[in-house]
Amino acid sequence: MQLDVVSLFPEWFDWFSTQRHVRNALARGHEVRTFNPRDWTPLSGGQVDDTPFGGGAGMVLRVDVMDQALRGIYGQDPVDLRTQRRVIALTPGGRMLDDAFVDELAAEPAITLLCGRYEGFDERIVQHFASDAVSVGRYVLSGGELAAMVVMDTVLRKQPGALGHAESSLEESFSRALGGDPEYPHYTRPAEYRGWKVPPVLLSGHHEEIAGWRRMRSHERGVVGPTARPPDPEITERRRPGGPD
Ligand code: 6GU
Repeated sequence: MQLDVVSLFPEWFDWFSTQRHVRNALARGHEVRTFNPRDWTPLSGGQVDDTPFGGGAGMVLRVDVMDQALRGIYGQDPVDLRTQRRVIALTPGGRMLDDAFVDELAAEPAITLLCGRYEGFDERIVQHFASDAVSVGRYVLSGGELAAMVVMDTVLRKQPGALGHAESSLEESFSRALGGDPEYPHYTRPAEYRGWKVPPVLLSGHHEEIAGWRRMRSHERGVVGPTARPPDPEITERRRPGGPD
């Protein structure tokens, strides 16, 4: 897969590309390239953004700059580009990334990730140059870069050989193998620590019982959900300033 990132902060991705599973993916022929739209801006002083029409705070990435950048990178009109490869605008209002969507993206031969900064993109970039708008959660990041890294991380770790073990990504949280449920809890040595015991079934050596136990725990987490764990009143109370201790 060829993963291209268009960002005003391409150097942010240098660190990301040192991660093991990313290096593994690159060693297996996958490619990550970064591009700075500033290198193609037709405006003076390296200008890439502008104040929003209608007023308001922040700056907006200009559509003419993105047009020139994509033309410069791909040598064609970006309006046509998005029919040939996935061009994803990262924006908080986009389609929410989930495991099924990651599977869909992981099967693509080529993806371009467009990172907005400041208040984001001129909407015409999303409308005319992007094939998809993607969000990584219902909160606002200061720019699309961290969201792009989320997409890159999730997509690259699905590539064969990116992880140490072929199975590692099959039975993980939210996968089809787990019926879309979160992953079961894991334990390692020591088998007992400060009186906290590992569930005995995991030490039993009975593979079917272990598999059954894991499916049950996984399903429980899927039904109840990770956020459904109520705050422990004792912990909350102890944390409050002026509370006991
Ligand atoms: Cl894709 N971009 C920004 N700026 N904030 C986000 C996001 C994307 N997804 C969630 N929050």
